Amino acid sequence: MQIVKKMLAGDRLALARVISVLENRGDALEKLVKNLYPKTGNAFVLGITGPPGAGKSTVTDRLIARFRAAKLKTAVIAIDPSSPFSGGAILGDRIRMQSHTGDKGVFIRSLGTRGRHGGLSLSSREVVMALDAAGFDVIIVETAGVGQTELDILKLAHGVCVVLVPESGDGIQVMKAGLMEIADIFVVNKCDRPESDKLVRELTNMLHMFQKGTDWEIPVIKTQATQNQGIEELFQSVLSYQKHLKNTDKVDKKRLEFLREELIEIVRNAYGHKMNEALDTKKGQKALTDLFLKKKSPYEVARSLRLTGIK
Ligand SMILES: Nc1nc2c(ncn2[C@@H]2O[C@H](COP(=O)(O)OP(=O)(O)OP(=O)(O)O)[C@@H](O)[C@H]2O)c(=O)[nH]1
Ligand SMILES: [Mg+2]
Repeated sequence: MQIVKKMLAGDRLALARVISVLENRGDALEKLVKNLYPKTGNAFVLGITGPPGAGKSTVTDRLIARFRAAKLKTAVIAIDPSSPFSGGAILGDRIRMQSHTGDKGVFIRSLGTRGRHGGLSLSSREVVMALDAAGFDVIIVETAGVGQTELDILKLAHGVCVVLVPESGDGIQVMKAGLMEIADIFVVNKCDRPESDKLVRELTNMLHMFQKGTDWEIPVIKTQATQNQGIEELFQSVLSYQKHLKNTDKVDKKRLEFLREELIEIVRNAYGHKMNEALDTKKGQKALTDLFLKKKSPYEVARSLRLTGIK
């Protein structure tokens, strides 16, 4: 494919167009993925999550600078579940990464999600695939909030950094929110605030109890992203984690896990799509009416649609 060739040669416009096709689920989608997939496998994908306003974008912006200093090409996908925008819209305030414009080794894109057909996590996965193929060494995926969608999206990251601030609650709340399970690195940002030491202590204690017997000790890193403080430690932790993955057999395990997820998502999406189409046919309408009138149960209707409406 011409566009993939151009993208692989470093054409940013081609990359942006490829991403648009992936986002909008255009006709060329399957062919595009077929061409991109063999070129992937080099990038390290870092998820950054945490409550709204914790400083994820500020941390990301500082990390980009550090990765660039290490000559690593860095891409960022900012997932914005509340935004109707897609197609590379930079969301004003929410993205604090403008300082890298003009640097060809940096690519930043936001993905809006409202009104999207067929799953955000699948298109995010495919955008990651495109960026990986395009030669980015590091791909950062920023997701706001800690809802299920956001957690699902992190299933495409090799490592996850959870950014917290003292206001986001105490250690117990962090554990209840399921963040202990997804974090590979904790960041306590806004450490210019006095209460941050307390949160660092609680998290550290919690981790001592929680991660006995695991082979990666989850670090808790204090940052003041606005002042670039703690970013070097964070960068070093990311590198250590990357090394840790390489030294164990976890990289391949994760890759297999991600591929499995992807297959399930592809089938689930296709199935849902076909079911929708089936419901728009005369037969589907009749089935829906039967269900409404309680002539049939939901399982009976689903089965009849599955048998007749889906090949
Ligand atoms: N005091 C202080 N403020 C900070 C620090 N880091 C970020 N901020 C501020 O916190 C606000 C939110 O920062 P963002 O980086 O946009 O936070 P975010 O987590 O990406 O926010 P969303 O993407 O909207 O969820 C901004 O006003 C930042 O300037 C810090 O270390 N100390
Ligand atoms: Mg942000």
